[in-house]
Amino acid sequence: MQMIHYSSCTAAKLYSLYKALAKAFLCQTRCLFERMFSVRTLEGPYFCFVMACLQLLFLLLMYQRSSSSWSGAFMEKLPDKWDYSKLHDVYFNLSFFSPASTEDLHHCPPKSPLLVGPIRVNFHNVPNMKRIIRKNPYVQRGGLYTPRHCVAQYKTAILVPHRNRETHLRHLLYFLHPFLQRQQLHYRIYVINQAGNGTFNRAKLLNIGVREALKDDEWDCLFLHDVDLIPENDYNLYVCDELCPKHVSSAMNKFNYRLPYRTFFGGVTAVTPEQYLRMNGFPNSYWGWGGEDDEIANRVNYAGMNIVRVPLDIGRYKMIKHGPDEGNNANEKRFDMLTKSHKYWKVDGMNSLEYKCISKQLTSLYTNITADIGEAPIEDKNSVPES
Ligand code: UDH
Ligand code: NGS
Repeated sequence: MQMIHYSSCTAAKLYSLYKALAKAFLCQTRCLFERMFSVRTLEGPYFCFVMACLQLLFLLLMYQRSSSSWSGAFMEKLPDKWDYSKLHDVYFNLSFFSPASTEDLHHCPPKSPLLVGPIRVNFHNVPNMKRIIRKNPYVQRGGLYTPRHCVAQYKTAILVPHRNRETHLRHLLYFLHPFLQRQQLHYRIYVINQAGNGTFNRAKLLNIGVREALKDDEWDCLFLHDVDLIPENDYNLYVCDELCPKHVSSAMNKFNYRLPYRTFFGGVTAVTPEQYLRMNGFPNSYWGWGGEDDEIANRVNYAGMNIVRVPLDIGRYKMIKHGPDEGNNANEKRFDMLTKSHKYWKVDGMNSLEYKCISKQLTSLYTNITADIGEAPIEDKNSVPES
């Protein structure tokens, strides 16, 4: 499995390269200093101190330039500042490549040549499904896509929790399909619907999505994606960080393209199946709005991992404006539940997930799963589960 961009998978290789370079650099600098000053004053501790400072400076510069890991610093140089006044149509140049014959198929390059950066996103017209299908002729049944001109290096499943947001779903499909094709990924979009009118449960739907998606393929990465968030820069690659769960929607327009608070983990997140299982997935017990994403952020830490974040100038998302949803009132127990999350994360999650899969249909643009997820407990709504 190979990461496409700013991952930490090449960290070990880069470290040996860095050591070799540092050694050569040290030797050269020493000779240069000695020649410049015609003295041997740089022997011993002083020389080591100067060199250590220079190295520290070098590492700091590299780290600042990297996006989510050290290796990012060594990768392709990204623009210092993205110009969001110059936007590209998300469908621009998508049919640029003619398909290669099966014998000529090579691995897709580490950086897709189709990336353009800032994407024009607006919600003036709601696209109808027929139009989206027409614009995405190579998407296969179930919302599956695989590049035609190279062998994708990465397989990502996109999981969207859903109920009564059909208009948002159409916007998402219109933008996300070409966006992911620009990244030359092998991907599939899953929409997980909650059956009935009971209280909404986003986190449980995502657990179901993961369970169902893993029956279909060995995904490298799972993207947990709100239906109303549209990415605005195609350099925001839909791949995982191998070491840490990744917060992808770090800059949403509704929060002025900043994090609303330091530990925010809502909207769009990316985890490998291993990371997901290590944190026992998401809690099943958060019924109604709020708190489940904070609990997930806690779980990342309980499971001994950290959150990495897409830099704010790339992790930009436009949110489709909407009013409150029926059946998704604020969960009044959420603050109390959060204080107890460290006690329950090991017993409430993938290992306690129960649902009934009502249907799994392969539509032209996505895999549509509908599940009966049960109801919020009546006598003690939103109570934390028994251990
Ligand atoms: N969702 C649905 N249908 C619903 C509710 C939620 O599909 O009825 C899904 C959808 O993918 C949405 C996600 O769950 O993007 C998260 O929903 P949310 O209501 O938590 O978050 P959203 O960003 O709205 O859509 C935030 C404003 C609500 C504030 C209410 C505070 N009391
Ligand atoms: C926090 C919520 C999160 C929510 C975030 C942003 O207060 O679940 O606001 O909400 N946490 C709690 O309530 C404990 S938003 O402005 O998107 O509606 O994601």
